[in-house]
Amino acid sequence: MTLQPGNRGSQGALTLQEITDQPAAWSATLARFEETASRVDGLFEDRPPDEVIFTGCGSSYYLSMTAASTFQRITGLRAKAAPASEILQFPESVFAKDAAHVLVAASRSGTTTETLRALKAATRRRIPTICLTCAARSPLARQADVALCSPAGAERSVVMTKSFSSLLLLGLLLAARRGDATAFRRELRRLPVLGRRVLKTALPLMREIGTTASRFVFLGAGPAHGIAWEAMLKMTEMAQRPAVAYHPLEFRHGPIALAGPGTVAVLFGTDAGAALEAALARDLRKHGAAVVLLRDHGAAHVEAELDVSLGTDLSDAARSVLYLPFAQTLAYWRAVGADLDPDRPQHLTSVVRLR
Ligand code: F1P
Repeated sequence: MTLQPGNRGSQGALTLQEITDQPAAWSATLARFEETASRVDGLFEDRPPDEVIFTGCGSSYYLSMTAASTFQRITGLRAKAAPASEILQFPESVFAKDAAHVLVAASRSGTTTETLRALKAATRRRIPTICLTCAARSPLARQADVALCSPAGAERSVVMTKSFSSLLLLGLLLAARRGDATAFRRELRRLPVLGRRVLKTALPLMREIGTTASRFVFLGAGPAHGIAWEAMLKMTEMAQRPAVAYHPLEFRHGPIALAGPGTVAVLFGTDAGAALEAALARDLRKHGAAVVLLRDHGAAHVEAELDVSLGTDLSDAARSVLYLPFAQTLAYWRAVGADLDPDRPQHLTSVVRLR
């Protein structure tokens, strides 16, 4: 794929490269998971958990949302996501008394303080731990009972793009494995090929939308909810634009006051909510927002400035991974449009370490 970095030559070149490298990283992640997957089975079978807690910070928390929602749907086991800081500050609100848990901690670096402390807190409670990381030799990988790694997801950029989708893929593969879900696993294996196709669409399309809008709203239900939060974070980190994330139907309950000219609302469509989401798109446009609708099939007409049909026949959960290149390139182009360098986000470091 020909890369078109921003106006100042190298502006955002690193981030853009990592965005476009994602399908290759997913292929490597799929292959590597198969080598280590059997190790998670013992951990679940020794003491079957009542609930699986997915955790992380920032992007790694948002991918945990999508992973937890999918894990529960695929395996039938109770699962939820909590930020690592909540485990430290309100452990009893996260871990129900007398319940057996498994903790799944996600971290690109494997060194984020809160995530490491959350893992240690779980270990002290004799909760078995799994980590999802790009850093196989990190403290998190060493301290977890089982480390599921995606070295191919590792990045040089501060903002997470390739690492997010690769760690999310590990979480979804874990769900497929524990749910013995052959069809879902088959869907996940299709992602690298589909991802290449999606990138070809997303890069030029999001450039058209992304360079001028002043406010962004990201809406996603079920597995797409974590994607909406990640889209909000990408826009905040790279482009420093006001951005919010909500469940689609929640948006009418107050936040719709934000919808107006200059607002772009991106709806990460689900099959499960298609009709309700179409009605919401209509209302958003009525209030003057520009609507970008991403969905799988565009058979039913929906009023939107941009209606992208992916045509993959994937389930909502597997397709959520393919929404990421749209969110990432939208933030990338908005940053470039504001003459910001996506490779150098203001005030951010790639790892947060607390003293
Ligand atoms: C998580 C994280 C990133 C965020 C920032 C600081 O890191 O919060 O999501 O973009 O750069 O770190 P990690 O635990 O996944 O390494």
